[in-house]
Amino acid sequence: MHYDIFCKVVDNFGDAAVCWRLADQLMQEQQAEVRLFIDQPQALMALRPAQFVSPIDGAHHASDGVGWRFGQPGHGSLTVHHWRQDMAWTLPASPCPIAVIEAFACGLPPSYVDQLVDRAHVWVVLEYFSAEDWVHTHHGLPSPHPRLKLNRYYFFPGVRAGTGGLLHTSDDLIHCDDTATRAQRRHDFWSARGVASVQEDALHISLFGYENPALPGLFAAWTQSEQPIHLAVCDSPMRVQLQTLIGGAALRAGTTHPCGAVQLHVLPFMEQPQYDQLLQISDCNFVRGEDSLVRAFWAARACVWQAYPQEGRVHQQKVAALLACYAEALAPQPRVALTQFWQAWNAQHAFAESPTDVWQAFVDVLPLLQTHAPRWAVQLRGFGDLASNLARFCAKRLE
Ligand code: TRH
Repeated sequence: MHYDIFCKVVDNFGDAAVCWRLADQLMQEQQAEVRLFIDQPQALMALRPAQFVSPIDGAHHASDGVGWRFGQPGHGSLTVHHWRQDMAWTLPASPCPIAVIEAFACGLPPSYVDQLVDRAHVWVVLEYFSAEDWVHTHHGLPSPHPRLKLNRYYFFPGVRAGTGGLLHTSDDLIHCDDTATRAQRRHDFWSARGVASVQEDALHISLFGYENPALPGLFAAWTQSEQPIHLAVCDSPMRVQLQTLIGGAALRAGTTHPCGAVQLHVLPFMEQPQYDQLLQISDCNFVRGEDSLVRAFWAARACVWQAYPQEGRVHQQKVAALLACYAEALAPQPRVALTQFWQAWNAQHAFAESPTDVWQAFVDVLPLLQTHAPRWAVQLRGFGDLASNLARFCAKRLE
């Protein structure tokens, strides 16, 4: 099967990250011939600078916008194209059927769609992740094209049976390092970044998020914490927020700032595999959006999710829906502490209750959350991986 994946970057990195992982996995594990069309290939260059080394300028001149080639035709290959408005669209010459993946309902070029009519194909709209109840009943449903004799099928990632599952390759292990191994990996991670000694009795937190009015209260609580905190601040609007909070000192990548009980380390935007390492060596990962959340699940450490803020507080329904699944197997005390903390983190205003108390309640149940995290990851793996589920789904529609 040939795959054409279409991706428009709405914001940030999540759209590009998901499409890249899917394209790469279809090439590597399904030995498929894949074309990925993306309107902002720069996002891939930030996420995977080692793979996207060549200048994208070439993509502006080539008629098909091809900027990068991976793999070998016949054994799995992938070309990444700069999707421009003025592109001349042609379907792949080979007679094999095409699976068209329209990521996040980004809309396909009409002249491309017209050509599908005469070719064996399946057209799938890959939706955003959600744990909401309605997802598994809508997963896989067809929707007729308004003009042509074509169907589009909706494919939903999810954390329940009957959904498309989540992206993970066969190499994405569920990380369950013992304490000594994690300490060694922590040491290696930080010494590679010029931090010679890390306090092992500190609580290791990674922080990646959108601007959040709850951050000032939480950071103040952290600075007064009894346990030392090693805070790894990722490149995101939260770094800018913290800069203001600590009095305007430039939080440049690679610098360290002592703030009461907190040792604050500023990280640059890292390659995806390095970010994965950070997730695996931390005690608690503050993640955001879609892709970093999924990576935090496979890192199998406690996590706090900040959903992509949406109009009408839709994102809070998404948080509640995920909590209902994620916390289902927890005892009442950790479930309440986790729920209160995640909700406060997504409330879009400062903590309504004392951030020190809400945080302390969360820290008190952290050991239980650490035990829970790998079990949750194993449960998710039971639903298969999204790329294989999608490949099966497409093959079935083409039978
Ligand atoms: O970048 P995001 O905010 O993307 C979001 C979400 O996907 C959201 O659902 C969507 O609606 C919106 O975009 C338009 O968050 P996300 O999904 O976690 O993607 C971040 C990616 O960046 C993820 O692949 C991890 C990666 N990353 C690095 O590679 N290096 C880094 O240093 C960091 C901090 C992240």
